[in-house]
Amino acid sequence: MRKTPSILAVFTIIALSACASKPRTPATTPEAPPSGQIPQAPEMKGPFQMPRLDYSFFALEPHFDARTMQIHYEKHHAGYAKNLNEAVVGGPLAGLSLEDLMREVSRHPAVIRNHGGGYYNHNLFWKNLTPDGRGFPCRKLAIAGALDAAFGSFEKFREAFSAAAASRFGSGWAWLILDGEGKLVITTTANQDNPLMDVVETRGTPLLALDVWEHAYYLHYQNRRADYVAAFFRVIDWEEVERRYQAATKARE
Ligand code: MN3
Repeated sequence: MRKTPSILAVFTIIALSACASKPRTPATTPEAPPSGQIPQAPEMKGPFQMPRLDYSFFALEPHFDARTMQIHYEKHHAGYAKNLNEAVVGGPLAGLSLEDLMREVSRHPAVIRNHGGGYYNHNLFWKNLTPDGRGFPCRKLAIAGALDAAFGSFEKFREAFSAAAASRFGSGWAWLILDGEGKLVITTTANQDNPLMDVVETRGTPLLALDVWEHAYYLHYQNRRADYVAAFFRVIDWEEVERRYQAATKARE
């Protein structure tokens, strides 16, 4: 069992690193397929295809282990995608976009909420991750200043987001969203709900998503959700959060 780096060590690394990308650590898992190989996206019968990952299953080690990544992508996510496709193909919901399905999810069968939500949420989750994470957004990004303005500092944002992720009871997600008033807000949802849905209390445009289902971390972290959340902060792609922040801000104008 690999040791999780202590919080102190993590923040020493953060403090010492500039905006340059960190060097990638080669994968050493014995059962690993060749390192650096991006997995094939499982094929779907229907409009909602699996996204191709931008990295291999090993690329996020030691923070997210390859076996968990593989099961999570090929079994859990692909399962949601398959069930979503089966629910829409040849039926009255065929042709609707994923975002439209989410926005009026209360009018649709539960399979759209559960599996459509699962499909959407994981699409975003994988895009939010990178092997080149620095642990914080570079100062040149607008999101860095926006997080300071909304939460006091990046550190305070990290603490508040981590606390929200820790306190979501059972399975669910933690989110950073841009709400209808253009404010950055931290929220959580149960199961596969997300902030686009008309069934959740706090709605907005998702910028950053963290899966806190046990299937996301149990193999490596067992019950230690807090360690998993700390590891998540090592692999966040802040450039992607920035892109989503800019698009969401523009969409409000
Ligand atoms: Mn999941």
